[in-house]
Amino acid sequence: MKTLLSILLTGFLFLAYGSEILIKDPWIRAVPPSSKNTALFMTIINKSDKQDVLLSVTTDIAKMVMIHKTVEENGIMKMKHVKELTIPPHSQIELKPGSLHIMIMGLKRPIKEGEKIKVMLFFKNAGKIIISAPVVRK
Ligand SMILES: [Cu+2]
Repeated sequence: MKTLLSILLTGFLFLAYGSEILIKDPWIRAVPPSSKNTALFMTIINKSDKQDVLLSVTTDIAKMVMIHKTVEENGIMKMKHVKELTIPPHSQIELKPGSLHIMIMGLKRPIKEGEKIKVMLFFKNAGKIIISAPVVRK
């Protein structure tokens, strides 16, 4: 009985490990139908003792998704491709306008305000996390 209990507990902890990454308040910027690009913003919370890495992001509504960072160079705002995003243990990273964001490029169809869009996030440790991000006009 003791063995069974420890197996069950181990199993539970393993499952819980996958949810050590929390995605808070995701939203996608509403854009006019003529626009082919938009961006996803959210806060990524790492509750675990280990760092995790956001490796890639995909969504069915766009041809390409990349992690971007907006930086200022000689007074000009530029967007730079970030290969992967490391979230240190017990910390959070905020993706927000004018800073880090998930660039959604080549929209296959127009997106509507209020619509929820399924996005898949792939983390090195936590694995695949599926979120539903509302389209918001801000
Ligand atoms: Cu961008």
